[in-house]
Amino acid sequence: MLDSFSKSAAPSTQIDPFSRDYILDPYPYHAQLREIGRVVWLEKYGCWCLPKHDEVKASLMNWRGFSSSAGVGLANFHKEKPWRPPSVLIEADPPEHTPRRAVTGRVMGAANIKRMRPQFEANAAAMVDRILDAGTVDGFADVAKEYVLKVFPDAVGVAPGDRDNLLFYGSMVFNAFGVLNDIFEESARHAAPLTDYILQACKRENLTKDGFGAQIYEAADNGEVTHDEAFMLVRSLLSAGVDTTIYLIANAIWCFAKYPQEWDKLRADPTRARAAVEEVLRFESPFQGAFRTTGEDMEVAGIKMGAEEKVFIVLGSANRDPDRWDNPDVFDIDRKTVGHMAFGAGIHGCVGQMIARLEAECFVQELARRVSKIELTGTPIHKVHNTIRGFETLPVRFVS
Ligand code: OVM
Repeated sequence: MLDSFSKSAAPSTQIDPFSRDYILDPYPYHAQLREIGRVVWLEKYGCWCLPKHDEVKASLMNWRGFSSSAGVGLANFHKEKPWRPPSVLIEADPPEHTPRRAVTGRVMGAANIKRMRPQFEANAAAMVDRILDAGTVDGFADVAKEYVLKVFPDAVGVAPGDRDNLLFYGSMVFNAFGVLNDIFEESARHAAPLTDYILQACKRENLTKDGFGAQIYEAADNGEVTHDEAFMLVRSLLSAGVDTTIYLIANAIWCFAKYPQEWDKLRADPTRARAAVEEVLRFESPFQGAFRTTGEDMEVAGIKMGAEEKVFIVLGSANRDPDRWDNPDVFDIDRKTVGHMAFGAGIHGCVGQMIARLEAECFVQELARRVSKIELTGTPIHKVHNTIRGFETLPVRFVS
């Protein structure tokens, strides 16, 4: 239990990271949070928040002190019933987490995924054929979404069907990594009826024989995980791997439309696409943050936290922390981006990060080879979402 003295000694704020205002432009709020303290009490939710790079990183590296098995949203699974059967990956701690992560990490690892590159490149080229000099297109719906919904579910081995369902489902899951507010409820209204589609898609008999999904079931045949766990791990891939990469690619389009001098730098050497994507990840992190639960009483930056308390880890703020980055609000593809927190860190660091990078790299590189200018042709509209940063509409023109 946290005594009232230490709580009142802690810096606290009424800032609400899950309000419309914050969501539409989080950066001024991040700056305020970082000014208020390294550990900040969020009065509205009765939880902590960590906005500084050092503490974000340290907490992610400390899975015992900052546990995931009580859920990575505000809801504490020790006290509240989870809104869906918890993920066996992101909502688990060692030792249960360890073999599941080992299997998923191997399947999604660099060595196993590199065979996908020719398909990703071919799909990127076909996409650029379609959008080049085609007038205004939606960089979110027509471009990023189309591309990712083709290449990623194909790689997992999902049958053809209405893949938009995956996006609605992912949006609901990621909203729940914030708070169960009206924004979550709205996404759940769209997605809850699609849950059956998702669960069917995860079944072995509905997956292709040669995708990542099938490989996870093969690991279950070998006894590395159970078959039930394999099913849940495929659910994790489909929950986590769609929205994030779509928003990443749309954010990349936006960054290069907004900062044409950076686009010219990349066009001069398109092989730098992979590095440029890292700066997009830092500058406009698609996944802005999630929660942990304190495992025991502890002290962070001189502030005492009790056991069983929720902590919001603000990845997007760590990535703009001026104590970690020179001119953090400048988008610069030449920057040394190593150490950004867009994929998290530690044992729960994004298991799909290599394939996310590959998808984005193939697309951005093809664009850099063939598109001289990306022009905004209307006002982009940000998606209102608890933990994902990106666009709902992004009107752009790709000029050869
Ligand atoms: C999962 C899952 C879902 C969404 C995101 C995520 C960022 C994991 O079901 O395991 O990691």
